[in-house]
Amino acid sequence: MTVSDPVVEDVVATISRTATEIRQGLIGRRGTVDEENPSGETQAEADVWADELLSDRVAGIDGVGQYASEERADVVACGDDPATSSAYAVAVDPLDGSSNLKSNNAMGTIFGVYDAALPARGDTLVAAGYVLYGPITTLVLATDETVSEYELTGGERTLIERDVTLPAEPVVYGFGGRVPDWPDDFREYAREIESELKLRYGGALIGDVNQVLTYGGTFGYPALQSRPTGKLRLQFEGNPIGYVVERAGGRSSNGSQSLLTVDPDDLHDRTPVHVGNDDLIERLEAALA
Ligand code: AFP
Repeated sequence: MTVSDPVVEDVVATISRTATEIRQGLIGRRGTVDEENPSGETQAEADVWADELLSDRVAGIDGVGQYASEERADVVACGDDPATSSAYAVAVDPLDGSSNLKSNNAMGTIFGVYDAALPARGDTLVAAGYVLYGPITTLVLATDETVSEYELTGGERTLIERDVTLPAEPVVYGFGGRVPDWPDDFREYAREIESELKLRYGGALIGDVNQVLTYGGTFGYPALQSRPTGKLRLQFEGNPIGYVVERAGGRSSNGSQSLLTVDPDDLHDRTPVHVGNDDLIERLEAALA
């Protein structure tokens, strides 16, 4: 199944092919480089390499005017300005959960295609998705039309589920950050959820969100006492994941409003991220109000 917008289709096909290469190239790139990304985190060799591969390929697509990534400070201008033309801006987290390379656990590549110049609100996304490097490489893709899941083999995508929707009965939850660092109101909400759902937390947003999409439930990386704006990045993680979950029938929130309605100040803004079944996000917002 291809996407009806040819530029978006080109972006998705390019990321699918590149992700397959990224996965194969992880072997031998498990070390760190002596650099920090713009969010102040130590970069893995694989983070830098995946970003270079993706920028080379995505920035070359006709109809893409900007490329931005969690691993570089500034937006790369690579075509017509999305602010004044019909060109799109593509934002990626080249290797989400790259610290899982050390322990050989799940990680992924996240992307968002914005119909606006970056930084942009999530409600300007026209497509977003992620590649999950699990035992099988899968792509979850959300567009205005639907959410689909594909298997990726040699860069080719095979549709395995169309109209992916969040199961109505929630089963799993995963919350990031250390419990003593959680604000009291979030801790109280978390206590309730812990007694209702089953814990699944793997340290890579993509792996954890994919469990929520598969079984129903919620993922949250809340505001912390030590980090009031949370850990995750709005442009590269919060918006694309919020878009996927909302398109799949769930909700997203920064604690008080949909992630997709948050006005960004900076390309590397952080935000608390909560996604999942409607009633769980409603309870979260009520608990934090
Ligand atoms: P890395 O890309 O540095 O491994 O961070 C992954 C991540 O941004 C996100 O994918 C996880 O949900 C979250 O951080 C995990 O953070 P903790 O290590 O604090 O649990």
